Amino acid sequence: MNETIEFSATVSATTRNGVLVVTIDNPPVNATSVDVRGGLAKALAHAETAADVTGVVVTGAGKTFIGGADIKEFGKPAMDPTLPAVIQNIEGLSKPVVAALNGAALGGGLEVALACHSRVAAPAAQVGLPEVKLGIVPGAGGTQRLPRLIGIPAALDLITSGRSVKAEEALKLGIVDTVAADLVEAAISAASALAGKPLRRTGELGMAAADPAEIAKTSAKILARARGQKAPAEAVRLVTSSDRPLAEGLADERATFLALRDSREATALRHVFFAERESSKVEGLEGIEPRPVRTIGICGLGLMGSGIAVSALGAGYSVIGLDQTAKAAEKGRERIIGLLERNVASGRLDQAGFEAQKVKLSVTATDADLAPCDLVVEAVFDDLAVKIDLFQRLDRVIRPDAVLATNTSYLNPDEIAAATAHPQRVLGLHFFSPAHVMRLLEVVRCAKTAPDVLATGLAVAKKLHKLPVVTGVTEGFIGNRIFSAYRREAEFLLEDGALPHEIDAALEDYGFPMGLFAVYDMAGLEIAWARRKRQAAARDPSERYVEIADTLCETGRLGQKAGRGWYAYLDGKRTIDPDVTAIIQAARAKKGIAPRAFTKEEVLERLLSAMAAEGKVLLAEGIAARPSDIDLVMINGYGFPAHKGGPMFVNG
Ligand code: 3H9
Repeated sequence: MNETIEFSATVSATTRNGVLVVTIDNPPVNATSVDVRGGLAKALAHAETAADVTGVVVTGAGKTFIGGADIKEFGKPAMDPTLPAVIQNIEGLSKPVVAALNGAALGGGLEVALACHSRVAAPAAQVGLPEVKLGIVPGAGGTQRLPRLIGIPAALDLITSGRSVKAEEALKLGIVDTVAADLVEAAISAASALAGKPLRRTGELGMAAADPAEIAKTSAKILARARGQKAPAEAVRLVTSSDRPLAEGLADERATFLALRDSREATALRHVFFAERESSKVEGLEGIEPRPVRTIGICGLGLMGSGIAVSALGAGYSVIGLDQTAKAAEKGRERIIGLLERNVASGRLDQAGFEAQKVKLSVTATDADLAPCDLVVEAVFDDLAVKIDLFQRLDRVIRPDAVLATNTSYLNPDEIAAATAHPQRVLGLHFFSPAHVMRLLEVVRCAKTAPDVLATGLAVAKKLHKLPVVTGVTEGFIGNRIFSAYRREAEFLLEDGALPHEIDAALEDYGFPMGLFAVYDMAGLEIAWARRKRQAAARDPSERYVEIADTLCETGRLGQKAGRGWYAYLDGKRTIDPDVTAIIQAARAKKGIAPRAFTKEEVLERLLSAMAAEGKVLLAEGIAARPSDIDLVMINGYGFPAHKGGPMFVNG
């Protein structure tokens, strides 16, 4: 063991067995900030010239190897040494450099590792090039070195999806050479073994042969999925052309990276990245400990309840499901098991995991069986009396410190809480359907919700791998309030002259996976119709109200299941229906509206402005804490394209 050498504030090293063990310590994720890059450059220069150094190991302090380039530095003037220059030094060093991947090696982190002459991973490590998720391409050799190491098809998959893989898969793919629990020792041994031998430089490897037809097919699929986003398309171009001189490929990659980095798309996706980390920082919760939760009760085992159960079982919770009768409870159990089996079939869950989750599930029709629960989520029929009755029954059987959550979409959870013995333990957990798939979870802070109860909701959401966004109480919470404003504006557009397919085309071109009216048809029009009928008496008669949707429903056009809605479904295929056009024209004529033509840009302008205007009202009312929370809700719950940043970002 030798003394520690400080190469910079974040990079230091000790020499062990003649190997310079360089540690990057730049919390929270060891991003390659200018200080890290400078420190690494100095460490490499030292290793090259120091006679007592035969090799180098690079590792990270804490639980990350290197989380990538410092995203906070993007948009600021680049400072030397650049990451590609440091990486070039690593690959070109005359002594072996071994990467010891102690945790996540992402983006620039993996690019550092790829330039090393060997890679050893701890079992908990993961590697990936997630740059496309930030609207960019890898900018420090990833698109050129990864294909040389693992072939074009596998590199294409990883780089264009941005997904990261665990150590075992990285080993199988050939990204790492060894997985070792005694990581640094194994890396030191590897460096010593390589000393004095010819080094395997990734950039010098020949490209493995691949089937051009297969690559063309995969590329076409990726481009179709990208829906016009630039980064995946550029990634495809760079990876599929990587069979050319390294220097040429690197220069192209760098120029592409720099151009994309400053694009609107990348700025939007960076906004989303930071918004996701910001959303769980909630005023008034600093230092508040969540209540421990091990067992979750779920009331109502329909589609929503079953989805919540699958999500909870997947996160390691024990689940007790309650339904009205033993038969209904058993049916719920079967539905949950069916969903778990689907996870097994798709490879998301292995057999051992399936068995373990099955053991943690029980169902009942007896309230008292929920006594062991630390949290109970209700997902019963959205009716105030039903929910109040249930919560009052639960009050009698669960511990006074257990948390009660309602999954209501439109009811006022304050009214539900007020009817219970301990309103401070009540909050809303508004899951989106299907609950085991959708990432968004609106966490509703009710008037009396205790801070540690809210903290519990957030902690459980995180454990469920959901994206929690805190909302105050209002009809429809953040998401459905904005959605209502958006829908209202779309219906105004219909009366003013646009047709459903024109509005849908504008939305799909913008990046929504499906237009609004197509979504309506898929979901069915009857629930919203029933709500409109309930609200009819309370509606302000001076407010503009569009009757077209009601007319459709009255004529049995209830959506795709009925074979017709906003569109006709001939042989299941969505087609424009002249009858709908006639209904719209009649509605315009009845109000004496002279229709005008709208461009796609005008349609979008009206819809996006309506969303942003409603968002501003939610902020003013204190329902949403920050504009970026609203963006997250619309992106993760309503199909707003992430690469546009969300309605508040667009109109900010
Ligand atoms: C890149 O590498 C480009 C290169 O190809 C080319 C260069 C020339 N920078 O997620 P967490 C912050 S592009 C700055 O909650 P976890 C984050 O904001 C980069 N900050 O932790 C948060 O701050 P705060 C490619 C970053 O343990 C804190 O760290 N890399 C960065 O759940 C904790 O974050 C990526 O896209 C960053 N790169 O997960 C990886 N990363 O506490 C992005 C994080 O103030 N990062 N922060 O809110 C991740 O996926 C996860 O953060 C990671 C840790 C898995 C690493």
